[in-house]
This record gives sequence, C-alpha cells and structure tokens, in this order.
Amino acid sequence: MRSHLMLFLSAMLLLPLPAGAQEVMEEETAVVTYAPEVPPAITRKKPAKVIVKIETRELVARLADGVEYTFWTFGGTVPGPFVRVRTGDLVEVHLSNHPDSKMPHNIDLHAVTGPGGGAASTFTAPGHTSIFSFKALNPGLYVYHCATAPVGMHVANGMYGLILVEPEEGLPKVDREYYVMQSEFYTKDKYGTAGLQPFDMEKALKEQPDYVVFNGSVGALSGDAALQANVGEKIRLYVGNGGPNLVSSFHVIGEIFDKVYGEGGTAASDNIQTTLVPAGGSAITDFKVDVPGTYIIVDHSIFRAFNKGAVAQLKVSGPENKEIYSGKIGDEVYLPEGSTLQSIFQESSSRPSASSKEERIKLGESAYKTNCMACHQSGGQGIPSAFPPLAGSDFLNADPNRAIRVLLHGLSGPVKVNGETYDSVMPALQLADEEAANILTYLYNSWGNAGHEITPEQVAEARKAGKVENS
Ligand code: HEC
Ligand SMILES: [Cu+2]
Repeated sequence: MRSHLMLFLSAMLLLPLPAGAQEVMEEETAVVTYAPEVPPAITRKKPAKVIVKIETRELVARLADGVEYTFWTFGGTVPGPFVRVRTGDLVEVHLSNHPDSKMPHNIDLHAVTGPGGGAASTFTAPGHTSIFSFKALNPGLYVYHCATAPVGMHVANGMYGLILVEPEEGLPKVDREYYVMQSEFYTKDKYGTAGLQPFDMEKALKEQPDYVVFNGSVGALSGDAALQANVGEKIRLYVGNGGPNLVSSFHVIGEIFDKVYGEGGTAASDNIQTTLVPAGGSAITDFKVDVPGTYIIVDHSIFRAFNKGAVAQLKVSGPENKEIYSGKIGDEVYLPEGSTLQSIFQESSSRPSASSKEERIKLGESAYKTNCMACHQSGGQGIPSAFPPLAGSDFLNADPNRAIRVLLHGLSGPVKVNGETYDSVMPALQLADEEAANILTYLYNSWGNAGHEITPEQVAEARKAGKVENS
C-alpha cells in the first residue's frame, strides 16, 4: 500500500522518487489450501513478499478403513498444505512445531536456492518457530518435505507437500485445478490389517510398502470425496510424489493428457498417456474431459493400484457424446471358423475321469492349481479386498449348486464371504462337467470345508440354471 501511495504522491507533486523505492515490496500472507484444493491463481503483476506459515503436528489418523497410523505432518494433513507463489517473490517461511510434538522437524523446499532447501535454517524443536526467507528464482511445481534425521522416517510418516512457483505470466487458464500427491506407507502388518499400525523400518529399507496411496489414505479421493468436473471443462492436476521410495507411473484411465509439464518444469509435452513422477518430484497434467463417467486415477504399476490403494476417482457429469465414445453397442457370439464351443468339452472329456471320491479330490487339486490358484491362492485363503477366501468360506459351504454356477458362469457384483464384502469380477471359466466336479470336491474336502462330493451329473444339472445374480 505504502509504495503505491508514495508513487501517487510523487507523481502528483512531481517530486523525484526516493532512492530505492522500486525495491519496496508489498507484503501478503499466502493463501494455503489442503488437498485436493489448490489456492487461486495469482493475479499480481509484480513480485511481493509472501509470508507462509506452516505448523508441524504428529497425530493419529485413518490410513484405510479400520487401519490407523501415527502420521507426522505439515499442517495436520497428508499431504501438507499447497503453497502458491509467483516467480520473483520473496518467500518468508515461518515453520512452527506444535508443543505436543515428540520430534523436532524442519522443511526442505525444492523451490529454494540455498543450503538444504531451507532445512539448514529451520530445525525446530517442539514449541518453537523458525523463520527464513528465500527468493523464488525458478518457476515450477516443487515438492517440500521434512529433512530431519532419520530423513526417510520423517518422509515415510507423511511429511511432504507441494509449492507452486508460477511463471511471471501465469499458467494457461483452466476450469478446475486439483492437488493430488502419491506416497507409500510401510506398516508392521500387511495391507488391511486393522488397528494402529506402527512404521516398519525393514520394509522401508527393502522398498516394499503395504500401502501406496493418493492424498494420504486409501480412498481419500473416492466415492463422495471423488474429484468432480463437468463435460467440456479443462482440468489441471498438480501431481506430486512424496515417495519415500517409489516412482509413480501416473495415469488417468480413459483420458489422454493434452499437456504434461514433465517433472514439474516449464516445458510442456503434448498427448501423454502415462507420466513418470519421481520420488521427490512432480508433474502438471492438463486435460479436457469430453464425455461423462468415472475416470480412475492410478499408479499404472498396477498391483499398487488394485492391491495397495493407489486409486482415485474423477467424476465427470454432463451429456454423452456418442461420437467420441459410443458405449457398448454390441454383444455377439464369437465362433471362429473350425472351432465350436463343443470342441472344448470334447477335448476335456477325453481327460481321465474319477472312479472314487479320493481320485476326484486328487484330480481336483491339480485342476485347482491351473484354474483358480492365481487368484484364490494355494491355501484357498484369497487376498484381502481382492479375492475372497475359499478356505472356510460360508458362501461356498452354504450352497453347492450355487458354487457350481459360480465356477461355470463367473461372478460379479458385491458378494459377502465370512463377513467381508468383495465387489469384483470372477471371469467365467471354461470347465467341463467332470473338471468342475473334481475342483469342487477338492475344495469341499480341504481347509475345513463341508466335505461334499460333487458329481459331473450334478454339474450338468446346475449348468442349466445359468449365472448367479448378486444383489
Ligand atoms: C481371475 C481371478 C479368479 C479366478 C481365476 C477364479 N476366481 Fe473365484 N472369485 C474371484 C473373484 C474376484 C470373486 C468375487 C467376485 C465378486 O466380487 O462378485 C470370486 C468368487 C468366487 C467364489 C464365491 C465366493 C467365495 O469365496 O466362496 C467361489 C466359490 C469361487 N470364486 C471359486 C473359484 C474357483 C473354484 C476357481 C477355479 C475354478 C476360481 N474361483 C477362479 C476371482 C477369481
Ligand atoms: Cu519431520
């Protein structure tokens, strides 16, 4: 304000400007936001002194349903607040460590030119505040993180966030901007185990996380918390990767990035499907959404997505555009020349047939290994949240005819097994009657299951009933 007034008065009175007047900067406090929100674009045309206040806090919060973790945070959230400044700004960082913290913390901002990115000046004991300033020389999207020893542990516990240094002319205008940050968690027990989970140093050293998530927890951007947009809008995702170890293959299923500012720099590439986001790095992805639907955001190192939590959702509403995406327009029987469905069964029926229950169990065991084990596992224990157990399965034991139909026709939609709901797809498997009978007899006579024997005749009869409909 003061410098404006001076300029105005000087001009009015035609007085010479006082020496050094151009260097007086306006001062403001940065608007910071919490993921997935991004502060508004900067409209200032001149550099300013920007005060950024961040508090470090240690707290217990949700990592996944039923799973809690003691997070170390910037601002009480994972990731920490999004900071937005302009190239040329003088940024004054005030780092306060909450009095209830057990650890000292500091901050290394990759946007800083200077020792430790600020870490050397911000080592802060509980109940203290450190202050330092830096000049934002280079535009780009930067990660910040705690760099207090043991550094890996401070980062693994959740201490990272993003700071955007806008170019002087700003970034091209878009309709919506979101803040998405990937990271991993290393817990003592495996994925999904309920309770307060301590950090596991061994797993962190081996780089084998149990959780890979967007915005600090499994499902942080799903369901009611999904990102939202309307057909025709331009979306910009500010993507960060806190690590501490993994590199992300960032991808939005069903979209192509029109532009990616790779590694968070200022040069953009066009038409990108998947962009690498290094640990301690970032990317800015711009894309227009043309057709409605739920777009799934993943780390395309795909087991991380479907088994460790690295999925988020972008829900786009608005009118269909059948020219760009038709939806399913056909479902026809496919019978290639020289092959009929029957031939599969002819081939199968030439396989040995069982003459006793014992033999059926034995043949069933080897057929289980080829047809089922990849998903349901060798001991029938399944995989939590992905494949339901067959060992001691109440669903399996309750109704043999229904189980036959599941094997022959597959299963999809929500199904409850031993109190856990699974909502996935089991494909229809091409099994002959004899084979299905053997597998089921093996299942029923293993792992504490009900002990039935299933015959090929029973399979043939149940086959007629078709697919099991789930509610
Ligand atoms: C590609 C992975 C996959 C394969 C292979 C597979 N299943 Fe499944 N199975 C699933 C999924 C996923 C479900 C849950 C489907 C749902 O959510 O509706 C399921 C459900 C079931 C169920 C009902 C739920 C339960 O746990 O009792 C049975 C029984 C079953 N499968 C048996 C088998 C048998 C036997 C085989 C081999 C012949 C087999 N499955 C092969 C993925 C698979
Ligand atoms: Cu720390």
